[in-house]
Amino acid sequence: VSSKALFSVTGMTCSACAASVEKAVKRLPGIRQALVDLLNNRAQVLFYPSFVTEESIREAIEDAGFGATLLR
Ligand code: 9UX
Repeated sequence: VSSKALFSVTGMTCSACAASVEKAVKRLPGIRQALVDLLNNRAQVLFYPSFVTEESIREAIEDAGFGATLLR
């Protein structure tokens, strides 16, 4: 069973930024899907909570150089 998390992501100014965020999230274990919406500054992630937490996803986005806040 996967969970869904929605993050607000700051600092994305081009589509390559959005691709970096997506790549950083997909590198983690337990990620089913990562969708980045550049225009709305959002990232929606489907993940398996036994393998990865919302907080580690948030940190991976920050480590890629962007700001991330868990919305829900
Ligand atoms: Mo291009 Mo997005 O340098 O930072 S990847 S604007």
